[in-house]
Amino acid sequence: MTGTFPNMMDFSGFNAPSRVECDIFDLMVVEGRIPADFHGRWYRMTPDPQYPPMLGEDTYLSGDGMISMFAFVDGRVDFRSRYVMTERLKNERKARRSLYGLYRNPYTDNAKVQGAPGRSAANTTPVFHAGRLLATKEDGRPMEIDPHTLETLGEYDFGGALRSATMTAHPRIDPETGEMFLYGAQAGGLATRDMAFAVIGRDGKLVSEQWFEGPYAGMVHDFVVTKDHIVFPFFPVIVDHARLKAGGPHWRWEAGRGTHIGIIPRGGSAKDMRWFSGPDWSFFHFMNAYSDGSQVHVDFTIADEVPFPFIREASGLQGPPNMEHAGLVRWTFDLSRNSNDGWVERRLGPPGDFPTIARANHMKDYAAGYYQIYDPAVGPPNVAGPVGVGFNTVVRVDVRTGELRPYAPGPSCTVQEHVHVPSTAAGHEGYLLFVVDYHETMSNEVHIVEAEHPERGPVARIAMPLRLRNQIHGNWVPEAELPAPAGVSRVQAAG
Ligand code: V55
Ligand code: FE
Repeated sequence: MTGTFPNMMDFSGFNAPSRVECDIFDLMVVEGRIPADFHGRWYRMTPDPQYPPMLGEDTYLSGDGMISMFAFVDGRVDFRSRYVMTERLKNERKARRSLYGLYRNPYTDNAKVQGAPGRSAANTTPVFHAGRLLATKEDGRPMEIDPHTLETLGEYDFGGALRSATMTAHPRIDPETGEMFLYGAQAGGLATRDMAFAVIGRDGKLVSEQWFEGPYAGMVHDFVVTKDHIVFPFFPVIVDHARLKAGGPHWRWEAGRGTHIGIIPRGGSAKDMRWFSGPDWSFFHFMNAYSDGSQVHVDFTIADEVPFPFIREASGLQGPPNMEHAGLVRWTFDLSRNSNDGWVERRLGPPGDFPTIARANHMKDYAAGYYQIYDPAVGPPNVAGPVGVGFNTVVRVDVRTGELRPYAPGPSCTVQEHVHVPSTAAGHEGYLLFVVDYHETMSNEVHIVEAEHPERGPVARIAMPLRLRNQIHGNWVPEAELPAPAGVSRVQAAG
């Protein structure tokens, strides 16, 4: 007996749970052609709750992790979706109902699973590194997934080497050295200020792990790395252990606690951390960052206040979030100056989220970025995803000139997060690949646009025979980087 999901924006309309595990061979291309150099996998993840919330209400962000894969080869594409088989999901399926209470509050769980390991829903980002596919969520260790079958292989802790209890859903990979940089917030346990920071070598082995204390136990959802520096952002969405014990919400916006940016030299130690502090800001995701001598340029999307409705409610914030100063910005930190001097801000574009760039440009000076925005001139707002109103436009931004090249599929459409797919053709900027939500028909298509010219419209449209809940994050993995399927050598696999 699954009951029904509550009538909340988190579970209604396009946010209605899907819960479909399936295989679809050869999706239908309904317009144009899939570029011939698409040879790889697009992995994407969404929370997709197996059961209605135990306590009547819950956030989108608590849903059980669902991973899906679009496998592209020779102008064709196959689809597969599977649940991430966490301890959480196994326990729920055994009981045939939800056993877990509030978002990241184990004190509210059913007695059957109180204090049991494996509470994380592993529902945020499919991370691929050193031949391994990991289903991540920032409240726990990742789950390793077979990149071909999408079968869950078990919790992954870098061969027992990782000490942190958590790993971010936003590690950063240096495209040249192949190193992966990651951190864990609340690394030493629930509601601690402990931050772990680890470097994983190109071969997948943990090279180093250091710990430091954050200014408060905040939500550190993303971070960013340059060729010379590592940047840790803190903004005032804060957890409190006493509140959790009392059965309260995990996060609260605590106005006045300020924004704190910690910067260390790459290869340096946590002791070298320089802190820059300023007024309260809410961050989304980082587009890129690069160092130029003592200057560190950090490009990301900011807003005046936290946007997640469940956090706003827990914080007593009324109505829609204040977006007065929201936008894509560049903050420049000068390490040769006094930290109290703060940073210099330059506006790069309108408010939005899900910024990406070509993988080859990560950590270096660059020209083009891509992200999603909501443009009211395109059409009225539609609910899609965890924040509420979904984006309706994918835009290329020239971060040097501010020029914008938008693509909006239609007035009643929302666009999910895109991935950037590199082209094998010299000088070609690649493609953007994303799911489009058609709210009039409650159906989806996948669209592919030229990264350099989204405004020219799709080069291919692929029909989806099932509704796809909005992804949190996805990644593109070129076929050549995948391990051979079990029992098949690379030579056989290529033949
Ligand atoms: C985010 C997503 C999460 C989460 C915390 O998109 C932050 C941000 C899907 O889960 O737990
Ligand atoms: Fe994220």
